Amino acid sequence: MAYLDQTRLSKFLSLHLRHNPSGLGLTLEEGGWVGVEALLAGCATRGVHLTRAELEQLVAADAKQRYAFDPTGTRIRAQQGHSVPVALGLAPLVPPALLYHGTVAAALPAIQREGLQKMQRHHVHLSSDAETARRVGSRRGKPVLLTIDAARLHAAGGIFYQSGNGVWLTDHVPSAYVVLQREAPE
Ligand code: HQG
Repeated sequence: MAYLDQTRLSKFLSLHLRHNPSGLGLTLEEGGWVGVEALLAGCATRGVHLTRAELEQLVAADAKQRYAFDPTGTRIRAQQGHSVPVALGLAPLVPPALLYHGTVAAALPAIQREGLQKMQRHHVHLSSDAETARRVGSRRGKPVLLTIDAARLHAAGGIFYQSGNGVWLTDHVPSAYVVLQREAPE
């Protein structure tokens, strides 16, 4: 039994299938797919108790056909609008010379050891401007700005993509290409 009306339920699904699958403990597979059972279980952990039949009804009734099941019916995805990168449709691009990544101090020792890892996402997310990176870092606490020598990493074979909403993406940034920006004392 769902406790949200159809519109709120659709927004809840969009949020997680397009932007924040990790909010339901999910990671999108190539193409943006997630298992239907995993999605229903993830929804339940957030208090959204939805049956498979109710999900099917929502998918069928959606005016913009925002969601689709795969031919086996075992997986579902948002048809478009992802801010998380899905494997389809991203062509490698030459990045700007410098890119930025916002993080927090607690992550620095690991980043210095192993570089920037994609963690739960499909790629490491980088910004072309420092302000955006700072804002991303501030989601987790006092932001620490890292500058990425993207030109040199690209020259060394690093592959970069840009998402539809302008985020630069790459698989891994070894620590040799990461420069810690010392903030001016306050
Ligand atoms: C850190 C939002 C330890 C990394 C925003 C970050 C963004 C490491 C966290 C988008 C590490 C991952 C992405 C390592 C990286 N050891 N920690 N080796 N390497 N980290 O959220 O870049 O809301 O997955 O610094 O707008 O913060 O999803 O990545 O703090 O564009 O639409 O591990 O998320 O967009 O966190 O944010 P995230 P992010 P959406």
